[in-house]
Amino acid sequence: AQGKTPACEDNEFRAYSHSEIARDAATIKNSVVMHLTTTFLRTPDSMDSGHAYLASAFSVRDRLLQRWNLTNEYHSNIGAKTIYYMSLEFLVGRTFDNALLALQLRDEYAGVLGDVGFRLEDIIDEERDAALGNGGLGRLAACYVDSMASSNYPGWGYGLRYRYGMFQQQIINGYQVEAPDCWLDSPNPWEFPRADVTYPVKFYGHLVRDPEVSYRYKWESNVVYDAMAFDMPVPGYGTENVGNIRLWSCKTNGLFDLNKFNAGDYQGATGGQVAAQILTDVLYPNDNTNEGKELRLRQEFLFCSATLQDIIARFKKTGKPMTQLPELAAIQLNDTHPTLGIPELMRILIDEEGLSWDEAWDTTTKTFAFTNHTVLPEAMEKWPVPMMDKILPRHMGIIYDINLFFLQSVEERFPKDRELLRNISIIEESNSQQVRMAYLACVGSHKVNGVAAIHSDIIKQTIFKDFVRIQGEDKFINKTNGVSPRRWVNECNPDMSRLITEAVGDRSWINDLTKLKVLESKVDDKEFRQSWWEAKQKNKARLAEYILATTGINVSPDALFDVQVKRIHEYKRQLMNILGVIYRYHRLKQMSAAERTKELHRVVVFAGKAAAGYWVAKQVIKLINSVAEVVNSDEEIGDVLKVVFIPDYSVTAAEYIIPASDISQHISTAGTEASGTSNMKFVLNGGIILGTVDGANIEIGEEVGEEQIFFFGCLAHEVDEFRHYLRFHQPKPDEALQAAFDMIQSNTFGDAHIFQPLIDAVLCGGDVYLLTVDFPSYVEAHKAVEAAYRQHDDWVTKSILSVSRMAKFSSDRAVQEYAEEIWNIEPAPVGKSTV
Ligand code: B1N
Repeated sequence: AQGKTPACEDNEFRAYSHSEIARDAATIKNSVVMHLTTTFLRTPDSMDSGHAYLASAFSVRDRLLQRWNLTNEYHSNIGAKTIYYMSLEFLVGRTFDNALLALQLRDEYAGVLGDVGFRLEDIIDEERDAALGNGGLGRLAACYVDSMASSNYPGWGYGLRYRYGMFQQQIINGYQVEAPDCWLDSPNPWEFPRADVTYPVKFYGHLVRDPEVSYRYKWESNVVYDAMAFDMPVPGYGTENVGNIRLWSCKTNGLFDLNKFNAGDYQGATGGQVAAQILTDVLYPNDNTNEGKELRLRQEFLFCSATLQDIIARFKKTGKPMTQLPELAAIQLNDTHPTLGIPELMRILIDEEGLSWDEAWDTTTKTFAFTNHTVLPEAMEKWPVPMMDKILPRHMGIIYDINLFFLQSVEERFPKDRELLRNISIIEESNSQQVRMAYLACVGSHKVNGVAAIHSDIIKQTIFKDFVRIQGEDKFINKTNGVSPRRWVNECNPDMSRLITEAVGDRSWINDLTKLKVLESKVDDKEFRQSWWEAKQKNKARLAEYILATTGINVSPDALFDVQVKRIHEYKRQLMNILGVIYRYHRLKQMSAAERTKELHRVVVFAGKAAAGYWVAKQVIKLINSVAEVVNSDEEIGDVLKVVFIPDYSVTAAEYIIPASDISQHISTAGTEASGTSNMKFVLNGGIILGTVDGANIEIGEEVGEEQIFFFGCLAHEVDEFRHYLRFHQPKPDEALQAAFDMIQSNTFGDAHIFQPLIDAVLCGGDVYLLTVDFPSYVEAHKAVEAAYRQHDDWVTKSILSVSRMAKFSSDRAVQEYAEEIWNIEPAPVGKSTV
């Protein structure tokens, strides 16, 4: 805070800052060498591929930084309304290739690296993923900031800079073993430390009431941590706009206790630093579960407080009154994890900015909007009142007041409905009181959305039913998820992308997926069809190499590739998949050798992580690996069936796996998967879905047509009845499922009793995920897939038609809908378009 800086008077300074760095090979080579020698103190003769990557990445980064500066300068100059996407997770993956494509400098860098004996692909492989997320929710946040940048929306992501991201998964003796993800051990070209952007964040302490205004307090505490910003550039494609993800890290410098050190208490001297650092040390590895740990609450608050302080600081530079905040800022809550932003904004507006309660509440609710991503009860965030009261006394008070005023307004409209008041109260009055974060997020927002049509309907009928009645239908809307065509087609599938570009005539489809429609006219073009098939085969060959390298298993690209990759969770039913595989194995074993030769060859691919504390999910991984070991070494079976568990699933692994699938499985119990987003990625890469009538599968089916998708299983509205029935009746597995159970129980895959709990969950635990209900239709659906795949020609038609009809599932479409219907912001392109 050095006060206002004088405007720069030197025109050369200004001109240089606005002139784009030249793109010719000589300039690029020069800048790579400069970084090699001056940033990394290496010489051309001592350059390994790691340093070739770093030097190239820093050289690309320079170009990005310049555009990044101009983007931020431009948006603040024109006073553009900005969307702030608050998410505890950003599953970004790699940035180097993404930036090369966005800047359209891929060939140039390939040439420069080629001159010194490196292949660009190998250099790209040196980068570690930024894995600051668990799964779909975190990857969605990354796709959305990508779309904001590429569509020229002024938008920032806000998150936490975890020192350890998603754990690395090793498979040892068939079991998942977690190792820390030390992604920051080597230099990270894609983050920019902002030591000057640091905010104090308070915890604990006590409150002093304002003598004049009864609801205004002073919050006093001496537990204060500093959150420091690290910015990650988000390259926009086909535009000069560069977006930003601002990640907070708990800063420890100021917490070194010199007095203790001087007195010889070395541990005590650094104790404060350790206590602070732990706040941004690790990402909680839970997907669709809520651990409810105190450290997580403190993480969430550090994140919310720093973010809100930063947004307010930027707004205050405009000199406008605080009540105009919603005219310049929209804040989207990515699930309930950042919900403390609501009471934190209230606290700042009331206690620090002097607004009245009503002004503050009006400003807050106009600023915030909330996306719900799940209906699973175990994922719902609830915090014990005593815990919240201890750590965040002021916020607990504000939440009580929000709840009081809300309940009063409801009581006025629905007098004497005690039941209603109990149901909608933000404070759950169980034996111990809990704060229901989804209700707080809902009450504090002007819009609430689900992430696929079916999911948005379900939340209106279940968790938010009473809120719909009270606050009106219009507040509750649907925004079907989308994925970035940059990363999930152009980057991960270069061969198919080349074909699309040929068909479209240019690369405009990368920012406008509606252009994919022209593929429909290519569906009878023999040559095009052949190239389409070959592109898929090439991707399968590439995956086969990856499988060999990561598992040692040899698979043939000529087989049908049948893929299920996602977090391991009971509701996603990887167990049903592996039971289907066991049944297939059982049938193959019953056949004669002659019969077996007529069978379609199949490679079943699994990948995904289980939360470290999720025992059942971990046993499923063990079962998959045990089945794989037996099947893959069975000489009678040979190439007819292979089962692969690829370890350490990640964004980068997905970029290899997804383009190579023929069929992918999205088989959650109906009504449980809010949307799914990999389903969209698979179909956009020419794969076909085998899935339940759930999440975005439904809308994908509507778009591509029923010939292009294989549905099975019971429907969402039937689930309650089946579950109810199965609570009181013994589930009855059909013959096929029973055969699979029998095979496990006869120790075919090793000691049966380690798998007995999985079987018991179905047969004795009420079969909550309805495996016995869906298994027969699942087996039938597999038969249909097989018959269809044998008709190669029809299969290619399905594949091309599917891709041509997938425009809806671009995250560009999703972000545009959010911008128009929730955020009320407009594109503000800086400079010229570059396509
Ligand atoms: O969000 C994705 C959806 O496509 C998926 O269907 C949905 O399962 C996923 C607590 C979650 N919902 N809830 C979570 C993640 C972390 C956590 O700590 C819950 N993830 C989803 C994108 O909309």
